Parts: sequence; structure tokens; C-alpha cells
Amino acid sequence: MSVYTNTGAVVSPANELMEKFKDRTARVGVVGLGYVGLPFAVEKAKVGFRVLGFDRSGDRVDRVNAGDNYIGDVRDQELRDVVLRKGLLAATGDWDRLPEMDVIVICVPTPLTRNLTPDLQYIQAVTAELAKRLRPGQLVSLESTTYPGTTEEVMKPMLEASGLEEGRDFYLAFSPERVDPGNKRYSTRNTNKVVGAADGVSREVALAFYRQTILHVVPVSSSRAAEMVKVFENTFRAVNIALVNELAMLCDRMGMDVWEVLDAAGTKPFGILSFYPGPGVGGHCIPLDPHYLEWKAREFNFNTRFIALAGEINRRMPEFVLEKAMRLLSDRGLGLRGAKVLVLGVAYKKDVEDARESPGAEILHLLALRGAAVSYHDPLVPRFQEYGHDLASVPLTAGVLADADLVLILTDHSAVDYAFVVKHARLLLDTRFATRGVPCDRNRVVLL
Ligand code: SAJ
Repeated sequence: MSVYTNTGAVVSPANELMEKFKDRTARVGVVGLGYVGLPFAVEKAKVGFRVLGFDRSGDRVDRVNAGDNYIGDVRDQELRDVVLRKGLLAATGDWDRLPEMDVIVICVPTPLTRNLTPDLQYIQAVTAELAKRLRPGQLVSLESTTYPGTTEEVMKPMLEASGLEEGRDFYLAFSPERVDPGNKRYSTRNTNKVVGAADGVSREVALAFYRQTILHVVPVSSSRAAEMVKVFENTFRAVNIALVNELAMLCDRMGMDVWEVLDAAGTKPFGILSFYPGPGVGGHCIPLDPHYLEWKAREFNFNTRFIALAGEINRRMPEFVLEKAMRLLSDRGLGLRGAKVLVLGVAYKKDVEDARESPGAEILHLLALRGAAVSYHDPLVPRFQEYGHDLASVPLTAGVLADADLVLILTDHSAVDYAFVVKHARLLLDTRFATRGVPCDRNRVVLL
């Protein structure tokens, strides 16, 4: 349906929508107010869009509407400013408000089932609610990491069941989130954004939208290409982390210092990118997303062997850390059962407060299962409630450190004084080289 202006220019719904992006009158809906959706919603509100967040969690809706921040990568004052002072951001659990939106950005989780297969329940649930309320002139953009084909093969048919046609009546795109939790240099605004769509009109509309708040937007030929870009990015990380984890296990076997080797390899000024071993791979992305591609590849009778092998090696690291801890205690005549073990850091990575999907959490649980008397200190995780445990972070004192038969560094938070830890710990296993630069006896302070 096209409308002509008095100059004869075609004013299509797409052009009208793009004009509303430019003058910031477009209403923006963000579905999923987690570590991707809330920063995105705040960024759009900061430049003047009226944003309505949608989340099924009443607690999140209430906290956003109270200007009460719960995401580490969002500045408390910025959330209060756009919610309470400017009134540009609000939240709701009412799907019936979706038709008010000109743009709907979907940032819901894409977990795995226990068999490591894609779990699209959240994408499908949101798409089903949206399909009932879709109206002409809306842009729908999926940001959740998923396998190539999800937007075109799953979302598009569900939305077109409304009778509206993609590219003519509504616009559909995929633009992967690239949030790096805890990264102080790259935010939603200055991280390059890839955008793909099934057709040219949808892509132009989506590009026009993202260009309002993101410095550099990168168009690709289709939503499948954009989906593949993202899942490749995370596969790239998973494979390279697995490579250095495997090297760590080999160096342990050969009695070599893997950190020295990796630091020296990192001095090559070209053709290498530094990754470091650790107690395992956590978070909601790297351990999961590559298996979305692995699953899709089977449809084409293709085995993504790197993905399978990387997952296997990375999932083995917690057991390797446990075995090394048992070895260290045994060398001192101690068994794990009854040993007092202090874990430093249960969050899945440095300077984040999320202990879900964390190797540190898994190792703490494995230690407890084998009878160790486990306690933990994590300045960013005051309570540990994973795997059925309910522990409080203990204060990091000289006495607590000296009382432990083994201190186990699993997350290298910047806030911890590692010279203090080295001074008072009787035996220390450092799986992150957090004690880098601290003079110490490497028989007492052992590296992964
Ligand atoms: N890890 C290592 N060794 C390394 C790097 C990471 O053991 O050399 C571990 C971390 O400790 C952590 C896990 O891997 O447990 C994942 O860390 P990560 O920083 O790669 O992943 P996320 O999930 O915190 O954030 C990533 C983004 N990170 C970076 O690019 C640095 C990026 O891959 C994605 O934009 C984002 O996930 C996402 O949402 O997909």
C-alpha cells in the first residue's frame, strides 16, 4: 500500500517508519530485559526514543519502572534518568501493548536442552504473542544468538500466519547482540552491529533503525548470514579457548608453565590472538551457542568436529582442576574429604557478578560432593545458590586464608588483593594466573 505526497514521491509505510526513526517519534519495544535487552533499551531512550520494555518477570518490570538497576553493564544513574526524570523508558508484562510499538527488538535467551540441542521456546513464545498482535508498518528484529535460518524458517512463517506479508506489510531482520559483560571499553553504542534481513526493504528499514544509536552498522545479505556471523564469533572463541585449555593439560603433564608459553607466543606482533586457560567456560553464550550451529549442520549431513571437540575439552576443565587440587593436597598427606578449601571467585568470569553457568560454581559443587569443607569469597557474588547450595561469601581475612588447607582461585576479579592472598595462603592453586607479578614460591602457589 503506497501513499503519494503532493510532490509525487512515494511515501511507503517503510519510508514513513524511517522518518519516525529520524525524528525519534518511533515507539520502540524491547522484549527481554536482561543483560542484552536492558542496556539496549537504555541506549535507545538516551537518544530520545520512547521505549517500552517487555518482560515476563514482574520483578524486572517493577525494578525498571522504579529506576532500580539490576544489570552490571547499565549505569544506575542513566537508568534512573531515562525512567524517572525523562519518562522515556518504562516496562510492562502486557503483550497487548505490542501494537503500540513501531519497532520490536527481541532479546530473549536461547539456551540448550540437556542434550545440547537448541531450545527456541522463548523465541517461539514471544513470536506467537507477537503474531496475534502484529500490525502493518512494524519492524521486528531478533537479537538472540541462534542458528542460521531461525528468523526465516521459524519466525517469518509464524508472523505471516497473521495474514501480513514480510517486506510488504511488516519488516523482519536479525541483528546479533555483541554484549561483552564487564567490558568497560565497548558498549552497545560503540560495538559494530551486523544487520541482515530476508529482503531489501526490511534490511533498509532495520539499518535505518540501528544507525540512530550505533556508531557503525554492518549490512549483510540475509538474516541467515547475520545469524551465521554471530554463531561463528562465539565458535571462534570456544575453539580457541579449548585449544589453550588442552595446551594447559599437556603442559601440566609435561611439567611446563603454560602461562609462560602463551605470554611468549603473544609477543608475536601478527597472526596470533591471546586466549588463556581457565577452570572451564561459563556464561550464557560461549558454552552454548556453538552447539546451535552444530545442530543445524547435521541437517546438511555435516559434522562440525571443531565445535564438538571444543565443547568436550572445555567441559572437562572442572574435573581437571579438581584432579590437580587433589594431587596438591595428596602431596601434603591430605585427602579431599575433610580438607578445608577456600574458593576465590564463583562468577563465570572476571569482574562480572553472574555465577550461573559458571565453572567455578561447578567446581565448588564437585568439591562438596567429595567431602571437602568448602567456603568461598567473591566480592561480586554475596550469596551462592547454585546446585542446591546456599552459601554466603566469607570475608577475605588473613585468618580465613591461613585456615584453609587449599585456596583455589577460580575467578580473577580485579577487586581482590592477590599479594595479600599469596602472603597468607598456605597452599594456593591459581587457575587464572591472578598472581601474575606477585613474587611467590611456585611450590606453594601453583598455577593451572
Ligand atoms: N574464557 C577463558 N579463556 C579466555 C577467554 C574466556 O577461559 O581466553 C572463559 C571466561 O572465563 C568465561 C567464558 O570463557 O567463563 C566466556 O567468556 P567470554 O568473555 O568469551 O564470553 P561472555 O559470554 O562473557 O561474553 C561473550 C563476548 N565476549 C567477548 O567477546 C570477549 C562475546 O563473545 C559475545 O558478544 C557475548 O559473549 C555474547 O553475548 O555472545
